[in-house]
Amino acid sequence: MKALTKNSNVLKWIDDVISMTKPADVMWIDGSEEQLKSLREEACESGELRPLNQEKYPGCYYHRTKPNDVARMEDRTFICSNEKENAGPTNNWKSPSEAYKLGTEILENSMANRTMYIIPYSMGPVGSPFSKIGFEITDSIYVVLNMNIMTRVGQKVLDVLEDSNDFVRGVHGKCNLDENKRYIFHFPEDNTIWSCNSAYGGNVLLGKKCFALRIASYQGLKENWMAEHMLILGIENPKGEVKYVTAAFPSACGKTNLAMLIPPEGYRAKGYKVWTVGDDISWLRIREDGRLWAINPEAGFFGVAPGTNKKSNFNALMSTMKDTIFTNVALNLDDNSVWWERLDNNPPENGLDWKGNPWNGKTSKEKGAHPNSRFTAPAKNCPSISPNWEAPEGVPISAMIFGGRRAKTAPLVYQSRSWKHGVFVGSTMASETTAAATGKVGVVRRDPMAMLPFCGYHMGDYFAHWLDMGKKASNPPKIFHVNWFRTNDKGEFLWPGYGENFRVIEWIIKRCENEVDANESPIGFLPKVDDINIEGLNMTKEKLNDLLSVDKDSWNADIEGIEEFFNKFGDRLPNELKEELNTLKNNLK
Ligand code: GTP
Ligand code: SPV
Ligand code: MN
Repeated sequence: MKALTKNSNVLKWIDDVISMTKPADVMWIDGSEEQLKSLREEACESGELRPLNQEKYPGCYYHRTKPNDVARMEDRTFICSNEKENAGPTNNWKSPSEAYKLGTEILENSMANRTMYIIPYSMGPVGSPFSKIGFEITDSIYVVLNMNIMTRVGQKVLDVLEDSNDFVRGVHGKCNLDENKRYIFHFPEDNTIWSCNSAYGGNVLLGKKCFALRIASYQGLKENWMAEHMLILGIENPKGEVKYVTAAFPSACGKTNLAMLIPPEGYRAKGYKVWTVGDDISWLRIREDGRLWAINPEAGFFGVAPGTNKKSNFNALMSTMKDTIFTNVALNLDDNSVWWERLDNNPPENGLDWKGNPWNGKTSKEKGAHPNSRFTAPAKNCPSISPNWEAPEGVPISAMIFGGRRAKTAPLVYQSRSWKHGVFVGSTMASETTAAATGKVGVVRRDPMAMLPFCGYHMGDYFAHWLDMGKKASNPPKIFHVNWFRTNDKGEFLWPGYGENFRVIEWIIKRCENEVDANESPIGFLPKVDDINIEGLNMTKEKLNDLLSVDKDSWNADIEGIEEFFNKFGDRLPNELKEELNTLKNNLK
């Protein structure tokens, strides 16, 4: 097939990848519906995709991955900077020469009887000054179809790139899906990503975590901007004014849910609305007004299916009703529809589980869907999508929110005293691990800014970059911390969460507008109990008070964990963070 560009940088690189992988055929993805349609048909014929009930779910397909390939593999993910020191203590490292050599051995001839697809894509609206261009070369139709939902692909991207050499070079080969030869290599200094032997989203949709976070975080360091694991939402008040906030929660800790939140009835009646700009990734820049402006570099949602239902996240569910790909959920063979845990109380009797085994959801004790099963849905399907979600210059950010899953310790919400203190709060975030990555679930670990698995360089330098951005922005966002996941002695959540989180967001916006006072505490500003609206909730002031309490003993125990974590960074830990730690220690005495 004829190349879709004359860009010699692109063509030279593609030739190199062809010589390595030796594909039987090469196809350029032009983004046309015609081409996508024939790829869907081919994938359905080979069994890679299964068409769902087209009356119920027009344009929707089903896909299953291998049982050993269902989540990001952090121990197989490497930052291959030239100097080991520059990957830092929180990343796996291999030297570029070793990684290219190993990658070449694995990818050599790996496409011999397959078609190679070349996907030109833009992260961010095509042609926006905030956007960046990448290519993904892959031997997977599933990847092509997912990338087409998650990013903007095709000829229009090449038209913007012209002859430039400024693009990210991504290579993905399924190879034999051999777990022992599975690697996700990032070469930040070469704008290059190589991924082999996986077919799971986070490892193979290279625009997402690999480019838009790991490579982009490094580009942001060099070019004075930020790439963050953050949702973006707009809150409209009854006067029609919209304030935007971002929030960084670790994987499977509630970003998609917060981004698509529906305010409680009382607020809706008054005219409050929430607008979704993005659910996973933000790229932030300082503009002339001294504020941070954010774009969502993605065009779709790769969201967690289990737990998504009409009540918990109506907007996400609606987003998946057409043109969506479902991965590793359960199938209902009676009407060829999908099901997952907590979708409704009516699991299929005549079903297949995520492994493809016959499954009766009414009697089986096994789960039907994998806990990390996902939907890939176009953002434009979302009923709450913001009219500004593709604004080329982004939206101005009033507040940034950090949060994680903490059964104890962290209160429902608090505000940092300053940008510097806010960076400390983000750098000391901790959260219980989830099924989004392989490994144990429910173990508390430090996950600074929700970027532990996604920072493409030394995390000490990353903290310094955050501090620096706050100095460069004359009007940076206010920084907050939330915890929706505090539990009682029986392990039950104390806070209702989901849509009710709007009550906390309301307080955050009021703080940004200087409309409410707060109580000073050792850890920062806490809400006055009367300032969080609990009207219509099954909640007493006493219970809310518990949720807002700061237990000195558990915070002092936490400090030990912070110190241990900070010690890893040696002299690359900014002094400002050491100062903040000392302040916290003194405050807790
Ligand atoms: P990634 O896509 O992995 O980055 O995850 P995410 O941060 O977008 O997580 P998501 O919103 O998909 O939520 C993951 C899980 O947390 C789901 O099972 C939700 O039902 C649950 N969850 C989300 N918000 C809340 C909340 O406010 N309270 C409680 N208890 N659970 C929540
Ligand atoms: C996450 O794990 O944070 C995700 C899903 O958003 S993945 O794309 O697999 O990384
Ligand atoms: Mn994520």
